[in-house]
Amino acid sequence: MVTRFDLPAQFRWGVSTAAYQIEGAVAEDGRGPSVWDVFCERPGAVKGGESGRVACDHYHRYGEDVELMRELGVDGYRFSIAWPRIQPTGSGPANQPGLAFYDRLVDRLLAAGITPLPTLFHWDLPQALEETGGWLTRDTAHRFAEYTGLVADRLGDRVPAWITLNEPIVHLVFGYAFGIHAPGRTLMLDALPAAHHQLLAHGLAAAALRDRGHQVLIANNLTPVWAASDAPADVAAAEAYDALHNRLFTDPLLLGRYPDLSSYGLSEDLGGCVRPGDLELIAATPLDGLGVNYYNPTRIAAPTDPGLPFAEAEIEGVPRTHFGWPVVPEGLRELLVSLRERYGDALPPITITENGCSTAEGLDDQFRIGYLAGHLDAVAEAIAAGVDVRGYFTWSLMDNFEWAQGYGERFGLVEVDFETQRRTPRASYAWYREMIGARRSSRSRS
Ligand code: IFM
Repeated sequence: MVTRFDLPAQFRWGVSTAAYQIEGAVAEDGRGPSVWDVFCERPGAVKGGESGRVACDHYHRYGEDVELMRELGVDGYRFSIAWPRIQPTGSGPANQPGLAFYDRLVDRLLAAGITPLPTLFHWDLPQALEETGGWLTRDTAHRFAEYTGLVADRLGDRVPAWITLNEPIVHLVFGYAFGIHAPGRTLMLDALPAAHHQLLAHGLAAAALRDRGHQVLIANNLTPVWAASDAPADVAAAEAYDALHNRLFTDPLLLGRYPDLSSYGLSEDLGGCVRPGDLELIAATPLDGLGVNYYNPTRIAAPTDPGLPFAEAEIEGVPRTHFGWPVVPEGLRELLVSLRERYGDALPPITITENGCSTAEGLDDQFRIGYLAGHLDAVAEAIAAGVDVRGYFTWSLMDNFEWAQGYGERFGLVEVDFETQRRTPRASYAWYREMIGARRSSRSRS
């Protein structure tokens, strides 16, 4: 039997966070408003009317947070850069105090022996760009490439690899189709240009990074899709869901084409927004790594309502997180193996860039330990089955602002008391440290 104790000695261990979820200090040092600052003001948009205004106050407490990571023993830290700190209105020269914050963070990480792995866009678009159309306009992709250049020029002497986008599918569906995340648009299938323009942004930014000698990754939210039954209508619905959720943001990068979205009534040019040369540009800079964010499989049945070609069905008989998400560690093995089968040699090395669970408040988190152990076993099994997985970054270092759910879902290895900002490591923090320590000693033996 293969388990997490069989993970290769050179396997990289990390933790993940994102700017708007932890930084706070939303009006400090020239930061401009983001779509999330504005969305959180909408009555009813976020549970309890909460926002990332203060969050974990990481902007001021980053030193303490890096120290927690140093003690944890991680190799890498995946964080995101807030575009509105660098370009408060989404274009023009860099806001130097904003860049200086990430300069300090990167230096502190390196001094602690931790490799920085920044994500350039984790959903906090400058509000000024939303007002000119956000990701529905092509120009936003060009603005993103300009912003990428500014950040890479400042941090690139110390940052070897970059993640361009975080979970573009979630941003598309929640932010532009259903309106449950910022910017709160409810365009349903008319949101599709926001998919293409995010991919275009990736392509342009990837070229800018590669020109500077950097490595490029993307972090996609991926899920194994299970048809609710063998009935042809359920199987067809599962294929339609897979095309949208998994393939839309991976096929163009690895295969240079969009998946078949005809079940959505969409043509190959996604309703006209794909211009000649775009797909070539999107795939032109080969990925150095695919970031996989995995939380659970998805069970899909034939549609019950007109509008979408699928309906989500319950996964029964498994534990659930506080969020209500099904816990299925073997789904991660299945996903990784299926990526290898689907993309073959076009698949770059994989890093798990997010995986974790939310629990209720409190420090007794045997549930999280079980979750992490099960998913790490699944990663080890996938590697044994021939998938090249290089590292695992758990979501998240600490409790933080969980978007539309506010502060009620606690994903942290470290508990945060949002009244006092006191950080208290949970049992899973000690467990993860021991896990890393055990693999590290095998690294020094090998
Ligand atoms: O908190 C989010 C993160 O921002 C993106 N991936 C999923 C996490 C849990 O919902």
